[in-house]
Amino acid sequence: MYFNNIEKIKFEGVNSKNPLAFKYYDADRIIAGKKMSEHLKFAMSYWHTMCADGTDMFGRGTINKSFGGKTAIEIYEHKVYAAFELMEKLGMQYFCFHDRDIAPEGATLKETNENLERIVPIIKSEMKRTGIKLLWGTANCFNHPRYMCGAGTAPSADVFAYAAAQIKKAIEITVELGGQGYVFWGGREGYDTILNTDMAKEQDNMAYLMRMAVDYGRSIGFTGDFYIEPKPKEPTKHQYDFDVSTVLAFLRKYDLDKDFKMNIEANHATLAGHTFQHELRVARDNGVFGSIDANQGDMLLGWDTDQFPTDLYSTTMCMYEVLKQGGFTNGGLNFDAKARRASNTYEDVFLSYIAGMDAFAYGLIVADKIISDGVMDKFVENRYSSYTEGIGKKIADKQTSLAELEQYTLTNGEPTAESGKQEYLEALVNQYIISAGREL
Ligand code: XLS
Ligand code: CA
Ligand code: CA
Repeated sequence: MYFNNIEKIKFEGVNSKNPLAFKYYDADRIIAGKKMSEHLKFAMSYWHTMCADGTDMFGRGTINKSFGGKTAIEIYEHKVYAAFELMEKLGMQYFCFHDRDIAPEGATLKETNENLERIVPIIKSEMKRTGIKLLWGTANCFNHPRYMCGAGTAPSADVFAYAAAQIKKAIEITVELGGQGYVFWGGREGYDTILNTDMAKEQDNMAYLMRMAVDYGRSIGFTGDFYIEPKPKEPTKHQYDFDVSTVLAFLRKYDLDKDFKMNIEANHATLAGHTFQHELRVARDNGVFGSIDANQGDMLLGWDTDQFPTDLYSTTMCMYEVLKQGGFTNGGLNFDAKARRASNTYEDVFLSYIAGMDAFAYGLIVADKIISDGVMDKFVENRYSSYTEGIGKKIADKQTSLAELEQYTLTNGEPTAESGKQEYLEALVNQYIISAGREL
C-alpha cells in the first residue's frame, strides 16, 4: 500500500463535508439510460499522476514520486502498483500513458525496449487483477534531446527513423495491453522559424509516419481508434496541429481522415482561441469526435497549465456535446491534469481527481437536463426554421440559383433582423446549472 491514510473514495452526496468523498459522482446512478460511470469513462494520466513531481522552470520538484524504489527500474515497478492502488481507490476504470512514463529510457533503444518488457507484464497483471483498462497509449517523441527539431517532422532522417522505431514499440505495447486508442500528439512537430524549415517536406513526412503507424497497427490486430491531438503552440511556436479544423485539413490532404479521430483537450482549445465546446462541435460535425483530455487552463496565463477541471460551465457544455454525440465509443475522459506545484501531497492528488470527477458528474447531470428539457435545442432549431419551407427549403435542398434568389429578393424586400438572444441563452444555462444543484 502506498496511500495508507486514504480509504476508497465513496459517494456521500452534496451535503457531505468530507473532502475525500464524491459529492456528485455516483458511479451507478442512471442518467439518460446509462450509469454515470459508463457516460464518463474517467482515465488517469500516468505522466502527471505517477511521474510529474512539480518541477518547473524556476524550481525543483515538490513531491517525490519514486514510491520507495531505489534503482530506476524499481521506481517504475513501484509506480505501477501505486497507480493501480490510486485508480482502485478513486474508482477509475481507465488509464493512459506514454511509453516513457511506464519504463525508464536506457542507453540504447534495445535497452529501453527491454525496460518496457520488464514493466508491461506487471501492468498487464494489475489490469487483470483490477479490471482497469487502457484507454490509450502513445509515444513520448518530444522529451529526448534527439527530438529537439521534431520527430516525424525532423530535418534528420535518422531522427525520423528513431521516432518510427519508438512508435512501433509503443503501438505493440498498446495492443498487448488491449488499449482502445493510440494517440499522436506532435510535441515538437512544428517550427520556431521558417528560415530553417521546409514545412511541406515536414508535413509530408509526418503523414507518411502516421500512415505507416496505421498500417502496422492494423496488421498486428489493433482494432481501436487512432487519434490526433490538436494543440496550437507550446513547445514550438507554430504547431502543425493547431486546432481541429487545421488537423482535419491535414488528414484530408493525406487521405488519413478515415483512420484518425480527434483527442480534444480543453486547455489546447482555449490556447487556440476557441472554447472547448467549439472544438468538440467541429469534431462532432465532421465525424471525427474521438476522445477527450479533460482539464482546464488559466484564462490569465497563456500557456498549457493542465489544471484539473472545476469550471462547471465548461464541463456542462462538454457533456452536452458528448451526449449529443451519443456518448463515447472507444474514447473517454482522460484527466490530462496535474495538481498545482504547491499542492504537494498525495492527498492533494486524490482531492484533485475528486474535484475533476465531481465537476464532470455535475456537468453530465446539467447537460442531460438541458437536452431533455429541449428549450435550448428548440431555440436553435427555430432560429434556422426559415430553411424548412419556401425559398429556404430550396436553399437547403440546393435547388435554386443566384438568378432565382435575385428575383425572390426583389419581391421579398428587406429581411427582418431577428435577435440572436445571446444573453437570454447564457442566463438559461446558468439557470440549469443552479437548479440542478437544488434538485440533488
Ligand atoms: C501536451 C499534451 C500531451 C498529450 C499526450 O500538451 O497534452 O500530454 O496529451 O502526449
Ligand atoms: Ca493532452
Ligand atoms: Ca496539455
